[in-house]
Amino acid sequence: VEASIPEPQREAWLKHKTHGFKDKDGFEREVVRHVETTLARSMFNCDESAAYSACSLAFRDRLILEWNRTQQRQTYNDSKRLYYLSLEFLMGRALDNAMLNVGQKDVAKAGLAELGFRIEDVIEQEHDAALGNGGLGRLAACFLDSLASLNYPAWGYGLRYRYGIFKQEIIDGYQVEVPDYWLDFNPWEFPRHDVTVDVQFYGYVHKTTDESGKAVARWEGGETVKAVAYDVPIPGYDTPTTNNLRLWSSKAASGEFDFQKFNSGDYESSVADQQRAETISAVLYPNDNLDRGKELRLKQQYFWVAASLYDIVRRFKKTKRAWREFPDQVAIQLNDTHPTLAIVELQRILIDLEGLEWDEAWNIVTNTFGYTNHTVLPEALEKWSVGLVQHLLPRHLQIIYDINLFFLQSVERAFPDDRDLLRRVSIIEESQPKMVRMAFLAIVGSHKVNGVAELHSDLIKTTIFKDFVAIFGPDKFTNVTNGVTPRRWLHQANPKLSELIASKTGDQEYLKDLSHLNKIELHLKDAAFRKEWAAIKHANKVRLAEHIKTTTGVEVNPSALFDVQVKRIHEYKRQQMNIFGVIHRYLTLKSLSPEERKKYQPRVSIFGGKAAPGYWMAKQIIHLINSVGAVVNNDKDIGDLLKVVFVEDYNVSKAEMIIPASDISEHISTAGTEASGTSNMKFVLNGGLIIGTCDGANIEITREIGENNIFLFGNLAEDVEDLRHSHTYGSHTIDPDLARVFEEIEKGTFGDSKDFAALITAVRDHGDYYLVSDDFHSYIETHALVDEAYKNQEEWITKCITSVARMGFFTSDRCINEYADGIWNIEPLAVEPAS
Ligand code: NBG
Repeated sequence: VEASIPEPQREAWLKHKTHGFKDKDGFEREVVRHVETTLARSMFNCDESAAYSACSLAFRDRLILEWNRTQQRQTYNDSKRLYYLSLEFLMGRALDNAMLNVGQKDVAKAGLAELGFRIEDVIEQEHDAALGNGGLGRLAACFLDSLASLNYPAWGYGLRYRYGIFKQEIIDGYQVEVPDYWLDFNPWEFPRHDVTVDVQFYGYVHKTTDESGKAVARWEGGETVKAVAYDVPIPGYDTPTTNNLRLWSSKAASGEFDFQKFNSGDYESSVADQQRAETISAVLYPNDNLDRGKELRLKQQYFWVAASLYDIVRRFKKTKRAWREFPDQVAIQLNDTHPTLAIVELQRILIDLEGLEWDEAWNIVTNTFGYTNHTVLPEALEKWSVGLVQHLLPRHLQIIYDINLFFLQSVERAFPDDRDLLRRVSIIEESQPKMVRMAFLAIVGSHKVNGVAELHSDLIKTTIFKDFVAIFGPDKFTNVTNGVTPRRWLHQANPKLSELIASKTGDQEYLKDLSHLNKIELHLKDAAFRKEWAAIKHANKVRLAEHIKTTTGVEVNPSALFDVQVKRIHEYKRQQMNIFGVIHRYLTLKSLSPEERKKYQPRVSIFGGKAAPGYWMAKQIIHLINSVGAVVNNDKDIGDLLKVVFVEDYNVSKAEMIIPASDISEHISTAGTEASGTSNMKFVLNGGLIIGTCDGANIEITREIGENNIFLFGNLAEDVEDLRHSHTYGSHTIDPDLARVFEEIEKGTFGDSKDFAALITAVRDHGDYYLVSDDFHSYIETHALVDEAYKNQEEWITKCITSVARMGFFTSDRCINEYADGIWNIEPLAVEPAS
């Protein structure tokens, strides 16, 4: 339908065009208007939460105007767009970010003050948008910020979960999960009730012929669910470009259900029907680096992929271009294998609905997609049983079989007589039951495959995807080392440090080109600068100490060394090794005379992170940490020398407070297991040092900042396999210091030892898969080096400043530019500032 206003009437539109607020007065006017009309409140009834809502709406209005101009410009210019498909977008809070990116935080601060509010309190009202588990989802959020800041035409596509990641409470030392119902009032989204897509499930395939006698497949029957679009504007930093994040919500497509399944007029089942449809986008699966193969998850994936592709294809068709030009207009990036069905869906659209020949369609498909792998952990590699795919998506299974057939035929031509190769690379695993290997499907259907840090990208080429390198050649496989946005992770999280850096680099250009950070190295010897630097770190620690006091009751000394490990709880990330190390420190302190003890560097060991609700071992780790804290924190001999705290409900907002307060943070995964890590980058960027293994991006961080500025320890990735083998087949002796720790746990020092038995037997009796014992000695020794180094504060500060100065490489702007040039082939498109 033509919805464009005819020329003669446009004058009236232009006359009344709104522009959003421009100054403090305008801002206040908008806030008051929203309080009084949108929120139906008044000055006699306006609390901080109403102020937050009105302030957010004032900014949202501004953003949507720029959003409109951005979209018009991109459509008019007919430029190639990137579509970033991710099941997770861990956005955190939006208001502070919008204010900073738009450059109006000062205006808002002054305006809110005049209206009777402190901006900090208003910002604190916001509920995190927690539509993700950890690094993968937060990376997607950083990418959106960089894409908009660099003026790339790009959309994100995801699911609008009604419940994000659960809220974690710690009760009696155990994790308790509480639902995160966050949509009560979300000023940042625009429901688009006019943008809907019908998504089909189940049914059967009808093979027939079309008018010309050509064989065609028709997917019929089953049921339909409606996808409704919700748009979230993504403002770039210091640019009018405002991109779109489109999240789909599921609704019953009433009237279009398979009514044979229901008795007509059966009210109850029609309500159940409604609920079943809404269940699809109801909850985020709370697993990080783990695949559980649940039917509802597969439904989520197809629902989201089908709606997004329909939308993308609809937009392309408006350009009236030939299909072969699709890859010149559209790049689609698959964030992990979760959206891999998009490959099959596009092929289906092209051959079944648009009538293209298989080869022509497949050529379009493979030139459109890129796939990012984020893990080599076998338990995280997605596989779906053939039976389940057949049941839910019968036509897609046929297409997967055809893709596999043509692929295997080509492999056979290139490598005749290698039957085992065919078995190894088949998209269908011939297991009981048969499984579809999603990563293999993603590789075959994409033109580029990338890992997220150098070591990781090398590992995928030599281990899990080795055969595919032989088949497709090495050029298909590439590396794009992860990055983080300095807008949120420095400017927003650590405003004082950002200001100090700006005062030394001359301006805030470093927020757009992070390599400018290197200018601060020139001021390394500037005493006033160093003093200011230390004072900011101390103030950030004081703030965290206050949070710890109010939330846990534990009093920590802000002058102690803050040692932080915050991330999802996972055996491969080895929080268990950290807490064993803490116990070792405790035992050492206890064995010293009061005089000797005084020489020890006081420490606060800070932990935070969620365990997947079904991950029992991870929950044991949380329990042990809290149990150790309960003993150590109340030991009079120890006092301030050691405190152990677990910060409840680690999320993006907590990260923004914790990271700037860290002296040393722990990135201590078993070598070869952490694909990249991104918090390691955030910690160093905020003037904290790290202790870590030679894993993921730690290696590149070392290369950039210099090995004198990082505490590396532990076995190397290349030795892991042999060590594991020796545990199982050789004699496996436990490190004596670690054995001493186990002894103490078993004595019951930290409560009923049965509670922690599994953590000990995993190391002692079950092969120590994560090499805790192998690395323990060097871990402990390296922590002693950290203590030593911290005692020389001047040296320490030199290390911190030098490291920050050299972190320019780790901006997500750099990695988005690499994707844009090497994978997406897209160009920035600047939007003129509003007149
Ligand atoms: C995670 C890795 C991290 C990495 C992020 C972002 C998954 C499957 N992978 O090391 O564990 O930093 O992805 O790339 O969540």
